[in-house]
Amino acid sequence: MSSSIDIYGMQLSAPVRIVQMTAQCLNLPYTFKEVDLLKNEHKTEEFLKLNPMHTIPTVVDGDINLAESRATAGYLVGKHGKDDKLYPKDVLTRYKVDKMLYFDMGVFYKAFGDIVYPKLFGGAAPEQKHWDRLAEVLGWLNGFVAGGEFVAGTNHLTIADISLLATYSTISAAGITDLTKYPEAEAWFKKCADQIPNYASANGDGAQAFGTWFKSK
Ligand SMILES: N[C@@H](CCC(=O)N[C@@H](CS)C(=O)NCC(=O)O)C(=O)O
Repeated sequence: MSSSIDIYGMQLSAPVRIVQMTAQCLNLPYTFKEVDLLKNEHKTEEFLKLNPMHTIPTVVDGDINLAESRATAGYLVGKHGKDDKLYPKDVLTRYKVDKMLYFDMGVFYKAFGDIVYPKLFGGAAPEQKHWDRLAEVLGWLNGFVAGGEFVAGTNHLTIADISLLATYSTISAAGITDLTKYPEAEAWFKKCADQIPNYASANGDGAQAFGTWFKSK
């Protein structure tokens, strides 16, 4: 494989790590271009030309600029995958993968963000309803993967697992809740992490860095 992509972002960002893990699973080489949000590097004229939404990850693949991590992951599988295993084309399976990708963005990551963002960026402390919501959502995830399932019901890893893993590992590293209450999710997390090449550099180290940063606040 001769192609390579550029991933703009920082390791603290869970969405950035979705794209990194996907590239690792595809054996797709990438160059990491640091964009430090804390230094406002995502608001430079140069970066806004790549992605006017000023979000990371932003990916440059040849002459295509990509944003939105989960859509980017799907694109990369279609463009660079030797098969469709990570993002199956079968209509029902794809629905299940998409469902979990939307669940991750709109529900799981949201529940996590509502807990951690106030401490990191200012704002009212999370209320009991936010903690209850996180527990409810983690309970759902625990059920989705019960019995050794991958999250979209496949017998192999998909980008739905990768996406949820980025969020889950960040929650785990931040230590915001006791994950031993969700043993099926814990087992799924370990199983998936073991299947991602270079897991530490693609996700684990960044999740840990997030945890250290969060705990320092
Ligand atoms: N849904 C987007 C979220 C991307 C996102 O909001 N990333 C954050 C960092 S985790 C960011 O770029 N924030 C800076 C900004 O929105 O200006 C994705 O998954 O790519």
